[in-house]
Amino acid sequence: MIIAMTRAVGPALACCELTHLAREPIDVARAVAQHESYERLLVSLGARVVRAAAAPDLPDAVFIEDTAVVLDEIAVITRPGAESRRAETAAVAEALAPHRPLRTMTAPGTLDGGDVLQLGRTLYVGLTAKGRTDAAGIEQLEAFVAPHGYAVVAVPFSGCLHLKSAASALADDLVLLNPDWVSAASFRGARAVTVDPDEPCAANALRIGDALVHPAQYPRTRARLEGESLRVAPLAYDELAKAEGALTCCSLIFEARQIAAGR
Ligand code: CIR
Repeated sequence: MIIAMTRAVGPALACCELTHLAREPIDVARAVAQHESYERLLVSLGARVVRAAAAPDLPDAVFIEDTAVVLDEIAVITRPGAESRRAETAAVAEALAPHRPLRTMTAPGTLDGGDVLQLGRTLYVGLTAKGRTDAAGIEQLEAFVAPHGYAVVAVPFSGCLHLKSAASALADDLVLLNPDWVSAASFRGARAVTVDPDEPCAANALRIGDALVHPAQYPRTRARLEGESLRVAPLAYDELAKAEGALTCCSLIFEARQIAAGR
């Protein structure tokens, strides 16, 4: 059973962090409705949606992906780069504790889960000068995951907030990417599908079971994915995109596994 852990869109969403986009009005009710459609789609694709406790005072809490890296063996609770987002992690740790042994990052390193792209036993971690994931954060992540057989590779990228807006996993040996923002050579043996040049923001797909959730507003890139015989579930998600959120940002996807208390 696949679990999709999510967190409600909060009333303060319009006060979110922004790095690349200009602030524009956000229709919170529309964002809530799109987020609910997202959860329903994940259920229809076979996931069990589990919501972490709501955090109405934390504008970016809906972007739960940034607060943890969940692997089969452990979950790493991150230390997000944006100071305003650090208070998000406590409730996520509480929600993940029944599912995985936890490892918790500490100062001064920072890392956002949106920068971590997993292909099999390799974690590619985006590194920019934007104040999100830094080298000390990547080192901490590596120390937590190396004992479980994972390699960690730092990946330079540009043009967007997190690595997973520049590239995302379609399969363990296949990535979708925007070549202007990240080099296909960064992902070693993996093959790359590139976004349509008119759709630079289309590189974030959410892999769930054998399907890919992909933003409905990028039909040309969707055609490329379908041309690879991939099963694509399009979803309208443009309101949360105004907060620089993408599809992967709004869930933590992992196999259900109960663990013994206290680990
Ligand atoms: C932020 O700037 O942190 C939020 N407004 C958007 C976070 C999006 N998360 C992601 O791409 N993983």
